[in-house]
Amino acid sequence: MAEVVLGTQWGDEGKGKLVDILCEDIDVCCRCQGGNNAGHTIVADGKKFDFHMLPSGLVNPKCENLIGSGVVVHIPSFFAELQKLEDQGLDCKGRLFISSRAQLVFDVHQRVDKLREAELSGNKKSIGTTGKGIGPAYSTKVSRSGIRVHHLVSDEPGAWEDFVTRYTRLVKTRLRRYGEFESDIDKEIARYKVLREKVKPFVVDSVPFMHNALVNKKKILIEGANALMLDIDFGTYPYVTSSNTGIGGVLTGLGIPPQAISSIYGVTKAYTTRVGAGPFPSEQLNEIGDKLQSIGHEVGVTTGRKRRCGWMDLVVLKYSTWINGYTYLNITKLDVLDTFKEVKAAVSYSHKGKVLESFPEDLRVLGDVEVKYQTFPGWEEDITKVTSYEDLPANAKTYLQFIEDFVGVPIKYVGTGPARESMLEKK
Ligand code: 2SA
Ligand code: GDP
Ligand code: MG
Repeated sequence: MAEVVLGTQWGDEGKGKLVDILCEDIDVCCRCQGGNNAGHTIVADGKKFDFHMLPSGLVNPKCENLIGSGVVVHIPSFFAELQKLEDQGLDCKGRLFISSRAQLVFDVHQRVDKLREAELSGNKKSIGTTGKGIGPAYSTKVSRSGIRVHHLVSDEPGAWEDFVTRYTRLVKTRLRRYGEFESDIDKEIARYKVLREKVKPFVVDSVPFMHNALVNKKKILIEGANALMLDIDFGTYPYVTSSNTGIGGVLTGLGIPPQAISSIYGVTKAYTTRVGAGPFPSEQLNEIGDKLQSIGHEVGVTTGRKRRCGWMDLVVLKYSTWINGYTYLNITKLDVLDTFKEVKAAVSYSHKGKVLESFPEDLRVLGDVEVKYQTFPGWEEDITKVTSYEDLPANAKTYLQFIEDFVGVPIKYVGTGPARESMLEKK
């Protein structure tokens, strides 16, 4: 059976840490969507590991790891990330695999990502992407001009020539659309001729891989990247990433049946953050937001951008729960609220005097909503040394209980610090 970890807000909720904890008795850890736009930080045995495209399960030496077919893979970044982890002492040999159906991200996609953002900036409409080529790579996938891992590594007669043709066409169409930009097709093809041999040992057909893992009763953990409010369909479109970051992306990105899923963990920061542009109704553009940003060290793992900060938004959390059907919640970074005199949570949005039933799809409406907050007295004490849920301050428990009751999903874990040990289990 498979357990799934998903972000409930706009990302960076601390999914990596939960994955690391759950991985202790897991056999296979999988990524199903996104690419190296993700940034998952794990602090284990005093060492800090940053994961971008590789599954965080690599931290557990017994765990096999799969990059699923729904992921978009920039091969040079794959090797760079792998090298960095191995330099930090992780032995990843023989337990890291890439689906042959995963799509490739090329430098040209990354170039186009930046050109497109520059184009949009003229109208102040930039998305604030990570610049990793994610949107352009998913665009070529959906328009059926993408190149998959098997196209690169195939030994079938004519396959390499086919790869060269596909790659050349890909670059030339982008040149037509975006005008001349620096690109050396021959040099890139020569580079991929080398990478092809290097990547071959990692490539598997992920359909039998996952099927065999399931029938052999392996314990599987699926690690969502980004988060529901960045979902291409259900997020704050167009200020989203280009994959399905919700539960749908788990099934399409791994090719497993829904019955394989035993539980879904929704990871939720005790407040809210967002990187990049786009609506954020509970954002605090004041000293509260600044305080959350600095105490929470809210800086992007991949791009180093400052994250925007605001109060917990329970309208978002409920919407996210309706779509993803969380079995449990993991509330993270509760310790960041330790010094606040009072803590707030958004409980409804009104538009033109009417309370909205759910999170609205229309950005014009969203930009004009009135947010109603519930205020809670702060606990104003250090919770980082607390070792059991019961010993949390009463005010902290009241806040958590309200969240649980509001969305109707039990809280299973509460994060009280970045380290693996700083996680309380609510029984
Ligand atoms: P993209 O690059 O096309 O996926 O960007 C589209 C939007 O998705 C947001 N996005 C993210 N939001 C939070 N965290 C992400 N990962 C990194 C991290 C981000 C970083 O963990 O810190 O380092 O800046 C992530 N990846 C994509 C992005 O901000 C755009 O709004
Ligand atoms: P992810 O993308 O969801 O995996 O999250 P990130 O790694 O991008 O960001 C979460 C950050 O919060 C990381 O720096 C974690 O080390 C840190 N973190 C996770 N859980 C906690 C917690 O409970 N308390 C504190 N203070 N930090 C945490
Ligand atoms: Mg992150």
